[in-house]
Amino acid sequence: MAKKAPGKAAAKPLKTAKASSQSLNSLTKLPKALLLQMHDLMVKSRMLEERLIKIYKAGDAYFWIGAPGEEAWGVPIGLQVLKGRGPEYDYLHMHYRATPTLVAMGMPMIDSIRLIMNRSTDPSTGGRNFSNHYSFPEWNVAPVTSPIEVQYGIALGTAHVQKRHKSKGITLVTGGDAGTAEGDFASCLIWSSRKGRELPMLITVQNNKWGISTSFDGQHGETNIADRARAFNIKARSINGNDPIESYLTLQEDMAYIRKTGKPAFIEAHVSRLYGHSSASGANFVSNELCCLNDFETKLLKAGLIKEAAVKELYEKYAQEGFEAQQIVKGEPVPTSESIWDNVYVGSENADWRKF
Ligand SMILES: Cc1ncc(C[n+]2csc(CCOP(=O)(O)OP(=O)(O)O)c2C)c(N)n1
Ligand SMILES: [Mg+2]
Repeated sequence: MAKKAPGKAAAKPLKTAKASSQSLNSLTKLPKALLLQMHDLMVKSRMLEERLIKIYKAGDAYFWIGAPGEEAWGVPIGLQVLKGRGPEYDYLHMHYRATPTLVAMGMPMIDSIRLIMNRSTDPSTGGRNFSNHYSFPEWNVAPVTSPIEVQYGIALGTAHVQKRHKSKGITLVTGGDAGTAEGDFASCLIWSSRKGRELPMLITVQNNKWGISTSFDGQHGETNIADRARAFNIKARSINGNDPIESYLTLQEDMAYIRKTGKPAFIEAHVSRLYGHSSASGANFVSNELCCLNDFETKLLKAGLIKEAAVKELYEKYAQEGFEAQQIVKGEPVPTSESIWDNVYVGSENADWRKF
């Protein structure tokens, strides 16, 4: 019989916030089953991230960075991508707040725990990278990079391939607001929007109004990051990424537009950063930002679409799953020195650039 997960607080449903009648009306825009599926995945992703933070704080990992506060944006992405390998499917070039998307795509919790605990069983990096630095070639999920924003340049490559193949797959790239100061972001806007040579890309920015400890207000002359994409005639908008319904519908519309026209679209999603930047800033809950899960759950409860008891069960189920996964992973091996050259160019068929 498995042990019970300690730390009951994490398994408790969140305290409810006020839901306006206007926001309750938006629940009719999507089928009930989909609303409940999104809520389920948001809880799962949050419970996983909170488990990762516990693992870090217990000294079982060196570093944590992740996505609590971005579930209402990341889950709708994961539910709508065309999942598979190769140009016929969507490519994802994401940054280090991608857990909700991958949970929605079907990543088992244990694989994220293997990554943060640096075990050789970690399918993303064999135990050699940070938390949330995922890589799943079988789902076209390109490796998350530690240098920020380089994914915007790399994503142009897969979008070019898809254009050449005339495939229905599109390329999706995500990143943070502060990173848009890097030249890679500007290059992405330029190269994706050339007249007559537009690329099938969904370019997104998760604006949490912070770049570690630098605030958005002191750093940006533009009002909306989306305004910069508009200057390149890219279909662009800023949305409330704390609302899973708004996120879902915007993504649905824009993904369909890109598949149909082969042209890029841009979404700036306003999100919260609920545990600060990373473990480097303490990984403690901040109570002055809106919690998308709390907000959505309140609406579902008020509308009678879900019951308190079912919500409680959900939190307990996922808290327990995370706890049990940690116990299993503890017994798994760390990478050995023999695997140091695996998955790098050195010694592989691509090692010698002269043979390209
Ligand atoms: C090229 C580069 N410069 C600086 C850093 C250090 N760094 C790591 S995260 C970060 C802030 C990024 O903020 P933002 O793009 O808004 O993303 P967020 O973490 O807020 O999601 C910085 C400056 C880095 N990793 N790479
Ligand atoms: Mg930011």
